Amino acid sequence: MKLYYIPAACSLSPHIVLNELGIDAELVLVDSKKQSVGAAENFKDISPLGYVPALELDDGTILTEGPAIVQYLADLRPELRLAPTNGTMERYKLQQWLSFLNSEIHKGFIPLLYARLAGEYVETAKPKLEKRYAFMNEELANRPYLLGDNFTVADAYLFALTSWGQAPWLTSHYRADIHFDDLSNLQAWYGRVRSRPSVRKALQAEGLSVL
Ligand SMILES: N[C@@H](CCC(=O)N[C@@H](CS)C(=O)NCC(=O)O)C(=O)O
Repeated sequence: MKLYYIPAACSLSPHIVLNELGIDAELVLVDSKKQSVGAAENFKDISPLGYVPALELDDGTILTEGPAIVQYLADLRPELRLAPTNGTMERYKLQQWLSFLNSEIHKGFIPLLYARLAGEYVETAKPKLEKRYAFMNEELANRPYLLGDNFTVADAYLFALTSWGQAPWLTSHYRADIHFDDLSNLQAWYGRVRSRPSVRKALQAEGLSVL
């Protein structure tokens, strides 16, 4: 199995999940500027729109879109409960979170990440994202992880996204001016997730500081 990734990008989410599963996938670094993954290979042959994450299975199947990838991975080892059982209400709740993270948080970051290009739009985008942070802070008031007592793939995804504003290790263009220092539940959640061995291993492998 191969995971195509850009350090600190949203591909950190399936990277963490692979570590949770104990799957030693080949990590393929994508040069996002050149859209290449090595001399011979054009990344657009793998991911037509040129974005990570992309997962290549041993039979050559390519899976893109983060929420689909992490669910596929979680279902490889259901006993680890990284995703609730298919067909249950809990599974739809997971999908609710993954949709929320994908559309409301992940894409909510875009104007902040590209602040210089986006100009004025940051002024409207940032308060929206802050409102969604406050919502998640409330949601985490009475449970350690997004879905309850168990860490799931939704936590891996949220960790990758919130790191763009919170992590001290970011020096790349994945840095946004949004923090949650005053949101204690979200802070505590972030600390819990960050101390997981799977997360520390992924950060180290992507060349990001784990201090
Ligand atoms: N719809 C995709 C979007 C993935 C996406 O936005 N990937 C970003 C990194 S977080 C990317 O590869 N951008 C290209 C680049 O940074 O050059 C998904 O949800 O997986």
